[in-house]
Amino acid sequence: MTKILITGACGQLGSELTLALRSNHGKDNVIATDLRKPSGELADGPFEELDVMNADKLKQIVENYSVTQIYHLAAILSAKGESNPQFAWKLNMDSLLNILEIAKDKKLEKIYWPSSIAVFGPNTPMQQTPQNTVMDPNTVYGISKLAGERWCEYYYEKYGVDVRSLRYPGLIGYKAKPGGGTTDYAVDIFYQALEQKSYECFLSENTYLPMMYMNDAIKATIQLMEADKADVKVRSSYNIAAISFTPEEIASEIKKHIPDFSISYQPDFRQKIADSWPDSVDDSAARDDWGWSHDYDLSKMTEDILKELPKIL
Ligand code: NAD
Ligand code: AKB
Repeated sequence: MTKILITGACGQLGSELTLALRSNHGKDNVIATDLRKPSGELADGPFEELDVMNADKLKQIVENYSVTQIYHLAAILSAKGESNPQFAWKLNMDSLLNILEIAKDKKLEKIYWPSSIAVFGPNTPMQQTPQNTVMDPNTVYGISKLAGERWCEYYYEKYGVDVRSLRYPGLIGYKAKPGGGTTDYAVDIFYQALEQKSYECFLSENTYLPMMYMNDAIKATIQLMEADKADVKVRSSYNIAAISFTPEEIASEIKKHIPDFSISYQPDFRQKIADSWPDSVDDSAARDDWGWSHDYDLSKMTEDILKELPKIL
């Protein structure tokens, strides 16, 4: 019987992925954990308060619920990480090693851990970034994700831990606010467009970044986790892509629905981080190995968010 534990379940990704996994596996088979308490629909199911740095409590929860799979989402993201690099490194690395160790010791069936386009850096090819290429991240977050990828592959090769991973682009959802990343503007812009009809963007108008609608991110994650083990050939982390756009392009798309929406630009320290990341990534390995394809382009995503977000504001 599949029993899933999710860390960081109350975050931007976790709050949607937890509900999707509960719908697939049954509410009682998906245990949400986080430092903060769940609210709304997320509160309707098993929850444990867990600091992922606490390996003993993690072990206790895994034993108590007979957990078979862990989705380890808790992390400090790119922009927030820069305000306390030592802490971001410690949290992102120690927590992953806690998860990998328990997976090895308890012979867990599968582990999911997300990486990010933040593993790339200023010397990485910017267009259609290949799966295997120069990786010279210049944020503590990116460094921790790159090191994490190496650890995942190491535990797979050395101990047979079936750990699977995606290098997500910026994720755009409307159900939960983002937690301190460089791509957060692409979520904030929808809230501000509806509430203020204007948005001041912390990235410049022509900054291209790879992005993905949350529905596609959830689909990719579940598809990877359900793929046959033999089809999962990349054990560091798969490039995964959907759409790329600039702040100016998303603003124009929003204007098609809210004609008096306006955007202004006030780039801050996050601009340098964005400039070090690719414009687009080549995800042909994910498409070839386990059949990945995305459903949402910029216009379909914008239409969906502007239809759904007003219902929860
Ligand atoms: P988030 O910041 O929204 O959520 C992280 C959650 O982790 C929060 O609910 C927080 O309370 C929790 N957390 C923090 N420290 C913790 C600790 N010590 N113990 C337990 N819980 C703790 O992040 P997110 O956007 O949901 O990202 C989830 C994962 O996906 C992260 O690993 C992130 O690197 C990865 N990712 C996200 C994106 C994106 O655009 N959102 C892109 C690439 C990768
Ligand atoms: C961030 O901006 O830090 C995240 C990511 C791309 O990993 N959204």
